[in-house]
Amino acid sequence: MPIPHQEPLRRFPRGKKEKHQEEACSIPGVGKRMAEKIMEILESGHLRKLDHINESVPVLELFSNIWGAGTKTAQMWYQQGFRSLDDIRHKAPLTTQQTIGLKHYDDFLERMPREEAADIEQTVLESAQALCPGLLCVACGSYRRGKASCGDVDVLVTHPDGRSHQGILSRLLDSLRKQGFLTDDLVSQEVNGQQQKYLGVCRLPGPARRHRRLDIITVPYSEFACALLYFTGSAHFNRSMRALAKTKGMSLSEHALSSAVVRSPRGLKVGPGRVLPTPTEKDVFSLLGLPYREPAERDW
Ligand code: DCP
Ligand code: MG
Ligand code: MN
Repeated sequence: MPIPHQEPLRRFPRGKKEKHQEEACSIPGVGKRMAEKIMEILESGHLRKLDHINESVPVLELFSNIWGAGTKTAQMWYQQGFRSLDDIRHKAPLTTQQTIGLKHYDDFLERMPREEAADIEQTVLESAQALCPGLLCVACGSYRRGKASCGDVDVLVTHPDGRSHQGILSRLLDSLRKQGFLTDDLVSQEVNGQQQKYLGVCRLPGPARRHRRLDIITVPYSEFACALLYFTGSAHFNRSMRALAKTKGMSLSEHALSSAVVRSPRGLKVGPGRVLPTPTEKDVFSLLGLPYREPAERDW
């Protein structure tokens, strides 16, 4: 087959700028606007657009560290001209959560030593068992992963009889509130009718104690292992486990490991799977074909 005639590449002498711009544009994924930014940096050693961003970054971080304020809220406040926590305190309309977040701003930014997390777990456990002796309370999250410091305490509550977890959360919270241990409520919600979740604030008795974030979930005993796995994390580890389950035609959630989930060609769930019995975390690993990993080995 004859080789089609090709024009020899013609190279014209030209300015550096033109050449750089063309080179920039030829990088896959770099369009005209990105190429212009590259040019600006090459020419002036500087990108003016970043001046504004650099100024706003520390303020946005300051704002988004308020519990209940995300990056969107932080940006909105910045655009409204607020620059300090005092501005927010006096001029911004705040949600109930943000008001609590602001009140405990410094406390919430500080991680607690794991010994304090253990004391908080113990306080919850004692109140729970005073209400119902067989209740299990396990501190999960970073505490169960063995971390030296914890951002909050994540307590999982369940009962081996399979039914006494029902309705226990509000009674437990009432009891903790009466002791003055719970100081603020952030979120109370029901997940799928069965699991209940509470996010709030507590403080151990005694002088010089800080307010700490406390999360509690109550789950039916049949979901214990999957809830324990979920609540122990890490979040990154959970994402990896869920992704792996998906590749094996299964589905992992905080409720259960299910098999034979029917998916559309685009990967959306269209049919429910069959819930696989997982009495322990080890069962979840083995059904997924994985060697067991201790909580301390679940940071990734
Ligand atoms: N979790 C998750 N996905 C998220 C958030 C949480 O799977 N987006 C799970 C895994 C976490 C657990 O919930 O380990 C507890 O959440 P925390 O935010 O309390 O995180 P950690 O306890 O791991 O860390 P920290 O010490 O900061 O509280
Ligand atoms: Mg935690
Ligand atoms: Mn938590």
